[in-house]
Amino acid sequence: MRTLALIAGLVSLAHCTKRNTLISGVDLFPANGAKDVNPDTHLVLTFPSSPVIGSSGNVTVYDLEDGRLVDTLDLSIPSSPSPYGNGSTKANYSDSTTYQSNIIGGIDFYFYPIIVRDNVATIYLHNNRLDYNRTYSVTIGPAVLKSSDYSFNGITHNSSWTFTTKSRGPAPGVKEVTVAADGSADFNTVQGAIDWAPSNSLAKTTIHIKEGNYEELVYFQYKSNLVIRGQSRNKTIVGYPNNSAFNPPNRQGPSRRSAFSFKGVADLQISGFTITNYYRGQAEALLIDGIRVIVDRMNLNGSGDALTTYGTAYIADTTLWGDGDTILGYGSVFWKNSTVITRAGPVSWTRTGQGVHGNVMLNCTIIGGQGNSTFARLPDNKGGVQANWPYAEMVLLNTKTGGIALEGWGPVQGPPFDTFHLHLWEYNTMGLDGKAVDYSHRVNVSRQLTSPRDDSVVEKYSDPAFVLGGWTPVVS
Ligand SMILES: *[C@@H]1O[C@H](CO)[C@@H](O)[C@H](O)[C@H]1NC(C)=O
Ligand SMILES: *[C@@H]1O[C@H](CO)[C@@H](O)[C@H](O)[C@H]1NC(C)=O
Ligand SMILES: *[C@@H]1O[C@H](CO)[C@@H](O)[C@H](O)[C@H]1NC(C)=O
Ligand SMILES: *[C@@H]1O[C@H](CO)[C@@H](O)[C@H](O)[C@H]1NC(C)=O
Ligand SMILES: *[C@@H]1O[C@H](CO)[C@@H](O)[C@H](O)[C@H]1NC(C)=O
Ligand SMILES: *[C@@H]1O[C@H](CO)[C@@H](O)[C@H](O)[C@H]1NC(C)=O
Ligand SMILES: *[C@@H]1O[C@H](CO)[C@@H](O)[C@H](O)[C@H]1NC(C)=O
Ligand SMILES: *[C@@H]1O[C@H](CO)[C@@H](O)[C@H](O)[C@H]1NC(C)=O
Ligand SMILES: *[C@@H]1O[C@H](CO)[C@@H](O)[C@H](O)[C@H]1NC(C)=O
Ligand SMILES: *[C@@H]1O[C@H](CO)[C@@H](O)[C@H](O)[C@H]1NC(C)=O
Ligand SMILES: *[C@@H]1O[C@H](CO)[C@@H](O)[C@H](O)[C@H]1NC(C)=O
Ligand SMILES: CC(=O)N[C@H]1CO[C@H](CO)[C@@H](O)[C@@H]1O
Repeated sequence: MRTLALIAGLVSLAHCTKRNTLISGVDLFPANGAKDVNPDTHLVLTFPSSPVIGSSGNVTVYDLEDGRLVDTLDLSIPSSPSPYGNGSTKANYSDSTTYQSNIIGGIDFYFYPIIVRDNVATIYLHNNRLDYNRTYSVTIGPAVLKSSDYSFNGITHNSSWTFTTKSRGPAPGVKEVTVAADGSADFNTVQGAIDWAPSNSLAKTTIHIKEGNYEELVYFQYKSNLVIRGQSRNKTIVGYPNNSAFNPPNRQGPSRRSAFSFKGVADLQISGFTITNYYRGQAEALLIDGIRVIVDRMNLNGSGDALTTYGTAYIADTTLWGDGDTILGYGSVFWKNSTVITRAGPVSWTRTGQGVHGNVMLNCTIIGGQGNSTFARLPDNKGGVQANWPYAEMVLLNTKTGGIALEGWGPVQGPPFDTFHLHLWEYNTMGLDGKAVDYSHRVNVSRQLTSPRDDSVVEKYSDPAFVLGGWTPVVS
């Protein structure tokens, strides 16, 4: 076996001088001796067949010039209390185990030091450990990754895999950068580019993401005037396996269970790419927490609470997939020409407070499933009426629907919960064929707006500025 692998390695070395094939047949990225590498690079090993991740051994990165140990990934540390995302979703504060932890956008998340997809093992160094203008050497302990034929025994010599980073990052004053997973642009990772983008900026910064697969957990805070634009809606894919079991709540700090989330942002636009959470459960694709957020031509694929919103947002020409409670809506959100697809159960759990609008959807399509999908629910959330949302608002205007139960809305908590102020409203709800649906079984806490009686209500709610506290969104 070993001889065969050796020959295979030599053959591919001879035929493919640009690649960096080791004797054991493993291709390295960045290539050994590579120059001008972006410091946010992952380390990517492509094996002849799918490798297995070990449970001991280290990946180390040394600065070759000053000998400094820059990063260690110790595979004997478990990634999370629920490495498969299937355990308890509750915080366990008596658990003092050390888990793999990475600071992303200023917050600590549990993370996978290595992810294997097919034949490719991606090693995730801790964020922001590498600098510009340095030369690094990587070692990989023999137990870290095993090829199926055991021909790969790690990279133990500190001169076997070295690379040099770019002498400097984007010049001061640059307002537009590009992310490419293959290392051909300004950044390799979406998070690397976002970390670079200024906080609380008055000038607009644009991040372009080339087609490619960006398996990374994205989180940022306090950025403003930022546009993040995918090259291709379906082929620029940002995602991560994450949920409330893999990253349960912390003692303090934000929810950590999204694939892509942000907090305290203003004037952010995300356009034209896909975000997927590869885990199911309470697993947001996207968590929005900010003001004047635009979501434009996006594919969002999550599970429970696939989209969570706080603040104000405008969502246009977007498709959202989820598994129930697909929109967890604390925010004021104006939706236009978008599609929400829910595998089963309620489409939203709308939780807007008094004095702000909720989810208003104009010319959208909502598709439910398994006979029990409703537009919004407000059940007793184990806290009696105190914990419920008496001012919750969801207003549907010209919605095409499929797979929605005839009662349309609910379940909504009964007395003594006061439903008087709820706005569970709909106007001109249609089937997918465009024909009016049967309202006769609608729950009594919902309201069906009709023309001409409610024309002025419909007109007001058709205006994003009315819903979004005076903001008229402009998609750039
Ligand atoms: C991995 O590194 C840690 C220090 O971070 C060290 O304690 C441990 O012994 C190393 N493991 C191996 C297998 O070398
Ligand atoms: C590389 O390894 C050699 C011998 O094992 C050691 O002397 C040297 O200090 C190492 N260099 C770095 C940068 O770790
Ligand atoms: C979670 O999934 C892993 C891997 O499939 C399995 O070994 C484990 O028993 C599961 N744990 C729970 C609590 O279901
Ligand atoms: C919490 O963690 C402790 C320590 O690891 C463990 O003994 C206990 O079973 C855990 N509790 C739950 C509910 O998982
Ligand atoms: C890069 O490092 C070299 C020395 O190692 C130094 O001469 C050069 O000025 C550095 N370049 C930048 C842009 O910092
Ligand atoms: C993009 O992906 C979605 C979801 O998988 C699919 O429905 C749609 O047809 C795709 N569009 C194109 C142009 O491939
Ligand atoms: C959404 O993601 C899940 C989990 O990765 C996948 O099984 C499903 O096919 C995706 N749905 C779409 C429409 O892409
Ligand atoms: C509605 O959205 C779809 C897909 O997101 C897009 O192709 C179409 O052009 C949009 N229509 C309008 C009128 O904006
Ligand atoms: C919806 O129906 C499916 C299939 O019968 C069931 O598994 C699921 O628990 C139901 N969900 C709710 C919220 O009722
Ligand atoms: C919504 O759809 C109606 C009917 O098709 C159309 O007249 C109207 O212009 C659309 N509104 C927006 C804002 O796209
Ligand atoms: C609405 O329906 C519920 C049962 O679903 C009933 O308890 C309640 O009295 C009804 N309210 C009104 C105002 O009819
Ligand atoms: C459900 C799921 O996608 N689980 C995968 C999440 O990612 C880890 C690490 O790559 C895999 O081991 C799981 O199979």
